[in-house]
Amino acid sequence: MIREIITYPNKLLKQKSHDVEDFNDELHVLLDDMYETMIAKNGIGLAAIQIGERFNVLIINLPNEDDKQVKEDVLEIINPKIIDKKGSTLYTEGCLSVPEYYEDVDRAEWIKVEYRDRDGKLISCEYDGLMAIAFQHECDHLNGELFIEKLSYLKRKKFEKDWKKKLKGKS
Ligand code: Y12
Ligand code: CO
Repeated sequence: MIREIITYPNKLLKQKSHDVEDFNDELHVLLDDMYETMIAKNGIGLAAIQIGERFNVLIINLPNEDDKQVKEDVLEIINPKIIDKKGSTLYTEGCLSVPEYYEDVDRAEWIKVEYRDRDGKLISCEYDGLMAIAFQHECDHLNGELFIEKLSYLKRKKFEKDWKKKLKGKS
């Protein structure tokens, strides 16, 4: 089922999520709903809190070499932990909870992570490139943080001004 995506400045996005304990049908339905919702909105990553579910659950589905997003490539990431990180890289990020806004964000270039899959199996992995960026962006959601909180003071001020104007225009 396609679910509604919560957008900034909804306070739910500031809530911290908690670990999944039961890897049951309820979790599988949540993962399936997240995938359907993300694809319907042209996203490449989504955290459960963005559809109002406070669980440490996220999905990432990067386009392949042919620039196609295929379901077989989706990463379902439950209870993630970033164990180590190195380097730094700048990338222009976007977020389905902050539609039509893109800005450069500095993140670690390489990360070592641990998480569980939908059956509760422990996965240990290392990522770099776009996957490392997406992983960090989505993990921030689980801690109640959005990428706009990483902007400089001036960029954040301009964002808030433009966003208020945009919201006023819609009402
Ligand atoms: C690199 C940086 C950030 C991420 C996190 C995942 N971000 C997204 O999936 C963003 C998707 C997005 C898609 C949009 O396109 C449409 O809605 C058609 C978009 O544009 C508008 O809202 C108009 C904004 C964001 C992963 C990797
Ligand atoms: Co996001």
